[in-house]
Amino acid sequence: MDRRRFLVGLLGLGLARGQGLRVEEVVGGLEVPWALAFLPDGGMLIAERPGRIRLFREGRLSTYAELSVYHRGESGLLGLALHPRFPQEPYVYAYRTVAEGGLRNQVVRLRHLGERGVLDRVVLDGIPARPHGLHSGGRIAFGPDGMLYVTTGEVYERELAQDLASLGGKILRLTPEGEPAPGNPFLGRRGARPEVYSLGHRNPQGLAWHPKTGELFSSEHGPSGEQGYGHDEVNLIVPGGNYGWPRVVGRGNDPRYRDPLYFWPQGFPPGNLAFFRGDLYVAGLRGQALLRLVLEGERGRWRVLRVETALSGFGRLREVQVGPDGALYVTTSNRDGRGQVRPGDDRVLRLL
Ligand code: PQQ
Repeated sequence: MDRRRFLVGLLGLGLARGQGLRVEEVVGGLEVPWALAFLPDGGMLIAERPGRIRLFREGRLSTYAELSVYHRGESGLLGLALHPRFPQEPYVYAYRTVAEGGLRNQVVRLRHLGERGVLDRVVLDGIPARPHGLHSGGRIAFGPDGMLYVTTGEVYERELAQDLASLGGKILRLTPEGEPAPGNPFLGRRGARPEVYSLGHRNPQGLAWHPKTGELFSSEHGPSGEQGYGHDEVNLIVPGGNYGWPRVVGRGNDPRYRDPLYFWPQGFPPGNLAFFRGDLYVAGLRGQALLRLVLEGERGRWRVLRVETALSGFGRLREVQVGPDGALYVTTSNRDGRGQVRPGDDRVLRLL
């Protein structure tokens, strides 16, 4: 163990004490690691927002792919996911913002060639993006149903979130080939995009399925400051659900809109979220902590019993995922322009 890892380990031990989690640094020197994907051979893919995918395997970091991206604001290379039948279907999916041919977000896939990935094709094109780069969404993940879920932002044009003809401010559900998934709630509705799964989102950037019930949970950036208070959310996503933005902020008590499962009145701008040992962990950007939400209830009737800090002291946190070894992996995001950069940033941390 090198000295840096030892020190990080010590620091983490101190901070995580009481929560029963030990933390160690897996790899550092990264630039805005937005998403992780675990290869079955033990390698880990890391999407860096400026447009690189790195491969970390057996202690070595290499460049797996370089993608052309529009890197500004909250845009660039964002989500990452493996085909559910990987490696028989040797595809790595990524969400990126591109400028050539018109500024937009798209889902692409790369063909996996062992040490490298090469662009295979665009899976879904035309997701809104704007020159300021804000509210670009970007999380992608395959669900237990084998379909690809995609979170998109409303690019600061709030009405897009309620417009079924727009791909912005939505959660989308696609086949692995990028077609609208069978059973999608607005299939066949005139004027509606058939990819839409849920609407009324501002800038969701997290996707996680409950390990027992298979229900989808999503984290979302609310309008901190815009309406006098923060409003970052965790939502339980149902097909066709309207999550209210911009009509409702917080709990609306309006049957047309779904209330959040949980929200932070003072704001807790969230990256991804993940289930780990029965609890829901949410990575915090400005909040600079990993929170553990202890849930109580059953399918469709969840309540957050309490919220605890599971990790802090590493700055902004963005990605959180359970690895194949059963540990929780978290990335820092201190080099994204909003953080205080520390020596060795950004990092992938491992908690167990
Ligand atoms: N950060 C991102 C990102 O880095 O991808 C996206 C967002 C933030 C948002 O959509 C926000 O609304 C947001 N809001 C605040 C805030 O109100 O303080 C902070 C941040 C942040 O810390 O990055 C984001």
